[in-house]
Amino acid sequence: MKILVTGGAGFIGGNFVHHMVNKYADDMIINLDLLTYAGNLETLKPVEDRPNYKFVRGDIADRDFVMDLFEKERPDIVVNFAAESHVDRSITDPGIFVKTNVMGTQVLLDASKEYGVKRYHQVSTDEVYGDLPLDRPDLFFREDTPLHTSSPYSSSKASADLFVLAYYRTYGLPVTISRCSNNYGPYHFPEKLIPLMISRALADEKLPVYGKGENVRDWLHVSDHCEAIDLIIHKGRVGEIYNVGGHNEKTNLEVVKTILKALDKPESLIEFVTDRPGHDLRYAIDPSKLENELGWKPQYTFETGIQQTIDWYLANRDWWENIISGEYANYFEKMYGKDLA
Ligand code: NAD
Ligand code: TDX
Repeated sequence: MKILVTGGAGFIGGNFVHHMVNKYADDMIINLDLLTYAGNLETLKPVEDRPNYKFVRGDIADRDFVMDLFEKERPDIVVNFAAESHVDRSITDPGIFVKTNVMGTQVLLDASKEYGVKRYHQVSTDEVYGDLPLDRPDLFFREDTPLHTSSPYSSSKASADLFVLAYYRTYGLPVTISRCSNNYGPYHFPEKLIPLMISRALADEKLPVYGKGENVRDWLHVSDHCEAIDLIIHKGRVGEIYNVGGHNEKTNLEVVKTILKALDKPESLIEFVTDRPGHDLRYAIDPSKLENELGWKPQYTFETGIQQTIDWYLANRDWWENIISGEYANYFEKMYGKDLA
């Protein structure tokens, strides 16, 4: 089988490419990625010479390019990770989120329809459900929770999901959607909370925590997410949405303090900074459909997963130090310059 993975030079897509190339030697994994600021071919080094792996550079929103690629490769399965993924960037520059996340998805759907792919899988997010109140721990996102987005990022992801479902209902395209909670693990770009805090704590730099650090995220190790997508594309029911999450809710402050403790760094590094506009309060996934239908079970708890992740960042300094010294340094200055001394 030929599996086209888009966004495979990013964090989750990269981990998924590793997973698939290692597990399915008889399948061909084609990685289509534009290599934006978030795409990094270093992430693919461990698999780049494998006979069942190929990289193609291109834009999912470029219709002619995508149609040509499908004509040439005729993929059986498409797994779409390619996206602009950072909420803070979507607040300062929403346009590119519409182009890549909405229009790019629609181009892939057209190509999948035209070339008769057997499964189109959309990698979505729990952020499409909006947020939950902090004082109602009994509430969780289910697959039938109404879409109620907050940021330009989550609105673009929800729009894409609606197009995916429309292509199923209107054209009978065999689609599935997964909506996962916050991921963490190896190859996570250091603009996101966990790798940002690890890299800055290691350099004894201030750690910018938004607001009071009380917002809650439901953390899942990236390899458990990859396993879930593998199950869904092979065994999931067409037309269905599957929530993915491991019941690991933590406040941001808890996460940051856990990292500081593991690195033996002082809590005085924490600096409370201006809150994110429209900041979602709490995400919490009910994954029982995925568990009951497909037998998915996460391998990591937050405690084992965060230790594995910290160990990875300690052992792979080159990977993230190269990123921090590049274009990303300018973004960081623009984003936090006024708040961090
Ligand atoms: P990421 O930003 O690390 O990677 C995105 C990748 O997509 C990059 O390699 C980038 O070069 C590529 N890309 C961007 N625009 C492109 C375009 N127009 N054409 C081709 N490639 C393009 O993102 P991530 O954190 O790995 O997230 C991957 C997917 O998972 C996204 O769709 C995101 O919405 C979803 N998701 C992420 C999380 C999370 O916690 N990170 C949780 C749930 C869902
Ligand atoms: O410097 C920071 N300080 C801070 O307090 C950053 C970057 C984040 N935060 C807070 C904001 C959030 O409450 O930490 C929490 C996590 O922030 P992010 O890492 O930016 O993730 P989030 O906004 O929750 O979105 C992530 O999970 C869902 C991914 O980036 C999305 O792509 C995914 O869909």
